Amino acid sequence: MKTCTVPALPEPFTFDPQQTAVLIIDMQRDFIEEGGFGQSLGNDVSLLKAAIAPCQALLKAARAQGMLVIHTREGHRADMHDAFEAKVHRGSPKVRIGDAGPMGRILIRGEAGHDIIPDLYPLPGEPVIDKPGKGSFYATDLELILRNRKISTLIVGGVTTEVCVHTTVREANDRGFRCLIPGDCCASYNREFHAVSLRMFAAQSAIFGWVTESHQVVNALQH
Ligand code: TIU
Repeated sequence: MKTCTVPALPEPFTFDPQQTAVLIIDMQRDFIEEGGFGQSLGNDVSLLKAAIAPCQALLKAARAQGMLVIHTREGHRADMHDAFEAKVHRGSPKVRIGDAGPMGRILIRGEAGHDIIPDLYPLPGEPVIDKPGKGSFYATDLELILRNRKISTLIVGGVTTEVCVHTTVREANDRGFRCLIPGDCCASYNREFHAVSLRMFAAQSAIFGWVTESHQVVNALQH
């Protein structure tokens, strides 16, 4: 297939879909639905729903082109041996990681709340990366999977913009991957942080990546 060029900040961005993966970060019930980790931290989880439809459109276009699609989930082993004390005991949330909530134990693998929301559920065969941290490369096999598939470019969406999306894009950038971020595929509990995070990606001649919108990527993939 041909290369695609999309309007983006700070400049148009060209990518080869065969060397590009779509990476959807942590679209889990624990962050997006009521009663999960996100709400336990005092957040308005409704703001995150804005990213669902754009991610659906991006995934549909990427899958139609046979692109590699990868999903991540933040969470921990049931025995929590992979959860730092410093993370579990941070702050004064209503319920902590590992505590029982309405969707099962908070941020624990295998629990209902830890899983990806039904609207964005992975298709069979799409890698799902379980990560203990905010970044998707830390203590995971993501980089190995990307190198094996000769992936050089990532299209990154998910939640939250300033936390797991930013950390992942920074990690990817330091490993030599180019990142394109459709801003509407990302969301935050904090509108200001979302907006500034997008500006930070593209500042200083794309210091971390290029920022666009989902319809631009979909349009480029379809033509
Ligand atoms: N709290 C918050 O904004 N985010 C997280 O804890 N994890 C992710 O961003 N996935």
